[in-house]
Amino acid sequence: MKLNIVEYPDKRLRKKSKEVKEFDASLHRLLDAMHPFMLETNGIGLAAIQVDYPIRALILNIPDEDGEQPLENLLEIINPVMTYKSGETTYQEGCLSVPQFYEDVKRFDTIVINYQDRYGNTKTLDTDGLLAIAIQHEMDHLEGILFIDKLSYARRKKFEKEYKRMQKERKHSK
Ligand code: Y12
Ligand code: CO
Repeated sequence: MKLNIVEYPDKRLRKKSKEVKEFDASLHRLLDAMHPFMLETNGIGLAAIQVDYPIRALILNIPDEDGEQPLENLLEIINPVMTYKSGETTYQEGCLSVPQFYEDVKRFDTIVINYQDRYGNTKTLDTDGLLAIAIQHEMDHLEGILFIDKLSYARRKKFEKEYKRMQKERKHSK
């Protein structure tokens, strides 16, 4: 299954993703393709909508202390719902759909989510740190929200200018 990243400002990123109702082979094929794709592109988190599948599915593979992303750390999260949030933390985020841009974003420090795994089993996850940040980032994708939407007006304007310039440079280098 060949996947391609959808990049900002593509309007497909603004769609609200649909609930997953069938936990079937086609969902498993997509999840199985998303993981190597994310690793090849140096990602730690990827929502299905970023590869043009607007369904409420996301994967995360947070690097361990050696910078490795072992398969046993892979999290597949379907239909997540946040049931608890507390504290505040700031982290410099990046997104495969907004290449070459990193910016500080404020998030909840600790969260609890209910979600389903690839078989439809219900799970609960209580977490903090980078995993909690990345989950919030990916859950925003399900609502059509990008981390750049959370920047101040001035920072967003600067981003739009820089991003347009970078896109032009990338076009010319191809
Ligand atoms: C904190 C950190 C990350 C997240 C959400 C998940 N974001 C990512 O996985 C971002 C990956 C990323 C990878 C890049 O490398 C390549 O594309 C090869 C990258 O670099 C470039 O675009 C040149 C940028 C981002 C949430 C919170
Ligand atoms: Co993202």
